[in-house]
Amino acid sequence: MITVAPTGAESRKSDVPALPVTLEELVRTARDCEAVGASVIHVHLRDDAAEPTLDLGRLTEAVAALRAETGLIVQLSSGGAVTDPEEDRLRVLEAGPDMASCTMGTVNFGDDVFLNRWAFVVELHTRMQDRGIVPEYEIFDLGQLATLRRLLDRHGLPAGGHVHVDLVMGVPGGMPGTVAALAACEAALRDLPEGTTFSATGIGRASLPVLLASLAAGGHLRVGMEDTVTYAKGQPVESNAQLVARASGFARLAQRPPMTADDARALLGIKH
Ligand code: KMH
Ligand code: ZN
Repeated sequence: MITVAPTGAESRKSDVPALPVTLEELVRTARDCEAVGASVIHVHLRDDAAEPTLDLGRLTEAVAALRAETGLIVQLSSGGAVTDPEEDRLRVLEAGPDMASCTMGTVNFGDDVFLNRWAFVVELHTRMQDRGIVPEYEIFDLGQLATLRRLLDRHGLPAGGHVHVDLVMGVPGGMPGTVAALAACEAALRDLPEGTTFSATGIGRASLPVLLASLAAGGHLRVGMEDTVTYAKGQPVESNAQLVARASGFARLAQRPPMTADDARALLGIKH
């Protein structure tokens, strides 16, 4: 399964002209990425000034457009930008995506703090259960897998019954994007419900090592310009599809060809 995270909340359009920021650019990117092997799209939106936004109207419109124009599983970010208040992040669920991200704890995030209080995590998880939205649990550090275990023990399984985590590796302040860190997470996943799956993404220069390690460890992949804007040394990413195509190529080489969106839906417990 390949997830594309095409935009994020951190890069500026003025610094990265290839970043998709309008709805039209997002939908075109989604189509292009689906054509080369993506099955899930992790969505952050921008406003008319290309600044990050959690505007509910825009989110609802984006979910509808992506459903109309692609077969991708639509996963909205509930993480937003580090400055987004909790109420706005919870409101994202009202846009009715197939999936939403759900981060398992607070982490230093470069010079900033990505705040995820326990009470907030519980609220997000519970609202997703109530709405039948399948979470992707975002893991920025090893201890957040223990937090996930605690969450599931106390508050029950997610909608769909399947547990899927995404290891976000190489954020300054989180775990490094190394084989050793990925192996430690993979070992810790054994304390989670049987059948728990994981994807992994490496930030910046951790992108390729993490991709290769995840493939080798039986994990799924996330790539995209949210996580890296450099394709190779001195070579900016041209498009998200370029990153997805490279990931698909590696996956085929590893004899683990990309899943279709329908297969990914079945794996993740997404009903429609
Ligand atoms: N932009 C980061 C602060 C998520 O999408 O859930 C949070 C993030 C995680 O990207
Ligand atoms: Zn994100």
